[in-house]
Amino acid sequence: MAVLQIATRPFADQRPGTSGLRKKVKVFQQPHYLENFVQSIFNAIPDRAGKTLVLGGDGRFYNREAIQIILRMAAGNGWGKVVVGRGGLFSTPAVSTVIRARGAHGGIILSASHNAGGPDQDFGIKYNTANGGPAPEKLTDAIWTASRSIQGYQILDGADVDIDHAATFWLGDMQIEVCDPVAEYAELMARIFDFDALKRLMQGPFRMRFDALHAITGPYAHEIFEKQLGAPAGTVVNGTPLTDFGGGHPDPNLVYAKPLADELFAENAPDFGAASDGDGDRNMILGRHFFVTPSDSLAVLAAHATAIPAYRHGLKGIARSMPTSQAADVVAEALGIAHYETPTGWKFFGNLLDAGKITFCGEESFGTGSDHIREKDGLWAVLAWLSVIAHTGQPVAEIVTRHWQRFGRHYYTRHDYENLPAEIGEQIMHSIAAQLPVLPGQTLAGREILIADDFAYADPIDGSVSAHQGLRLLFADGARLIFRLSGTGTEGATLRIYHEHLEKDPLRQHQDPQRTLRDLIQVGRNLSRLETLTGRKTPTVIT
Ligand code: VG1
Ligand code: CO
Repeated sequence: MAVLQIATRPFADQRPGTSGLRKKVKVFQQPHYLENFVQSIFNAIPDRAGKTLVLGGDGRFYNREAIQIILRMAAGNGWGKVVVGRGGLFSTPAVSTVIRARGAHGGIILSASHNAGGPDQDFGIKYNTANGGPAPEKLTDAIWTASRSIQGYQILDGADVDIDHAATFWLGDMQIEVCDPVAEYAELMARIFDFDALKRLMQGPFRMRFDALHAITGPYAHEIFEKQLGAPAGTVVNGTPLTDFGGGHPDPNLVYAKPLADELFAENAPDFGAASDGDGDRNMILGRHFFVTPSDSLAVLAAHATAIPAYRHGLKGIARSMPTSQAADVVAEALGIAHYETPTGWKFFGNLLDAGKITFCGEESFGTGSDHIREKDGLWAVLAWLSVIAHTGQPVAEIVTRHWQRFGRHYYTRHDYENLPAEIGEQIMHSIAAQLPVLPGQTLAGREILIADDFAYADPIDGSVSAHQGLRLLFADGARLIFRLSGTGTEGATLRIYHEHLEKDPLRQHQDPQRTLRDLIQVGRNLSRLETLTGRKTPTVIT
């Protein structure tokens, strides 16, 4: 089979964001658009010859077409072998698992994560390196640079291959292994957790519901919860991945996973509810009549980590992204272990995990994970919570309430203003940044500002510096107010405002966060001149 050299011209907009390149499907369907970006990835990995690549996606619209193109391009670019999930499917955590298990050189994940799917919605592509984690900034910058000077790409001349049956065959000089996308991941989970204890939990009066939101975790959840742990059939709902996720947003929060939330807040609610996102790396945890914020989830799991066999000797350290609440820091201090604050995006945890500095890490955006892979992991978080429930014998609400009594409650809310005109988003950030120098020492809504800065992160392992990672106001009473622009949207700008307040008095730990945080919410709206600049009176999404 011949390798074709196809001439092309650069597209100016192929800069990877927080998590790969995300665009409308229609953008990816333009002639050469996907090919240009894939060739730019390959050009940024000059030592790829003969190596193994893992490939799969969350099954969204255009997944299958993209898989066929990438297989032919991998063959045209000298890769030795591609391991592809059957049907072109792999969750993000499963790709990370398989890269590490096979000693692969890297992996390509096709997903726009929690963004909607379908012909008029979003598609995305990201590259993970040999440690199983998202490409670090150095590499995403190299990919972007390559995309701006690309003149052509190499692709094998050939027909589509069968990706729907597990088999190993050749495409030109490259081997393709089509494998079960679930098996290796499920085996890893069984090594981390005590499946016998979880089976006993499932046999008792305990009832759980897992909503896969018609996205990639369905097959994984059916296998693990129902088949291996023995939960009754029907425990997993919306478990068949659909190309448009049934028309919804595969985003596990109280807004987009509303049917699950309604069920958990209803009269005869199950004991436990959980959901995951499009590509399976996020998680939402609910108890009966109780929502666990992702920031609290990280802190609670860290405090109970030794209940899980893989972590029975304790944690090395904990990291959280900057906007994530400081709840995990308090636990780390109590445990006498290090804690780290990184910019938003899982790629910043990779060096700390590789260097053995941390065991758990998490983000406020429904991301939790550990050193078992190099991605956040939705089902891992669910299994971790089930383990804590099995070990303590307590319901979710009690586990969290007791945690607050011991460590204090970090009231937390994020307000998102989606789809603002891009220039307005920039204007808001510039005008807040301009006020930063005069803010320290001022008192706003009765709280004194200690520090006001533009967060920059110096990686403690490789010394690389990432600047402009969000604007922070740190108050003397421990409260925080943070502003960031999203790096995962595909339309206009999304402004995220994060609010946090620590309450140590157990008698005041049971209020509505929107009420407790209303003064900070008002400060955030005033400082950003939100209403004047955008006309928006309320956020698009509150989490
Ligand atoms: C968002 C979240 C961030 C997360 C990223 C990718 O980024 O805030 O915490 O790492 O999505 O998650 P941004 O730049 O839009 O705030 V996923 O599940 O999309 O891979
Ligand atoms: Co995701």
